Amino acid sequence: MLTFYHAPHSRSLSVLWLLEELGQPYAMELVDIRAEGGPPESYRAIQPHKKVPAIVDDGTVVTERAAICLYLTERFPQAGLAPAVGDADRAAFLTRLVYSDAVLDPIIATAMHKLHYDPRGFSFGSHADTIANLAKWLGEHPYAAGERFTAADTQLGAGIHFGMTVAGVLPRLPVFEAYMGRMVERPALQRTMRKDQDLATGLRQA
Ligand SMILES: N[C@@H](CCC(=O)N[C@@H](CS)C(=O)NCC(=O)O)C(=O)O
Repeated sequence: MLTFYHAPHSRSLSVLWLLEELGQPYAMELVDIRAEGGPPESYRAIQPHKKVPAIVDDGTVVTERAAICLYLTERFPQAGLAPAVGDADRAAFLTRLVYSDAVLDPIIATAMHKLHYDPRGFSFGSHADTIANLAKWLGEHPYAAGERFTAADTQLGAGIHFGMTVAGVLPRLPVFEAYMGRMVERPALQRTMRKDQDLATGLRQA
């Protein structure tokens, strides 16, 4: 049994989207990240920082979005959501999968919190370089890994959606808008958005 630890309107949306793309059965546990004092201490046994997402697959715990993403694509290879080892698109897939968490996420967070820092002193570098890099890639390729949708798009797409539409700290560049246009056409993302909103408003139970 696969259990997914989620909080609506949070970073775990990207994994919810991936699960919807995979179409495999899973149980959901809601984690109240907005409770005073944060999630219960008992949750630390699953996610050491008490953050979402996390998954538990028949007793095996996986945390960190990029790791969860890789784990799930390997667990359900028949979905074809990751270029296999040796595939020419594998490098692009891994690069943008990790980039979404290691660079884009902190770039968005630092912009939201108006933090000023020397980009050369931080692993994620500058806001301008990040935007230029993503705009160049998406100007030349329709998807995160190249010519076809993969699990890396659930992570990159969720990040760009949040940074551009929710947080308003990424520019509404035509290449970003066009990319998100391709993403929102996907029935799995439409289901994800409806589910997440219903969970947030209490219309749906986990
Ligand atoms: N490095 C983690 C970060 C996840 C993360 O930041 N989760 C936020 C959700 S937006 C969270 O659970 N925050 C609750 C808290 O810090 O108490 C990942 O990529 O999986």
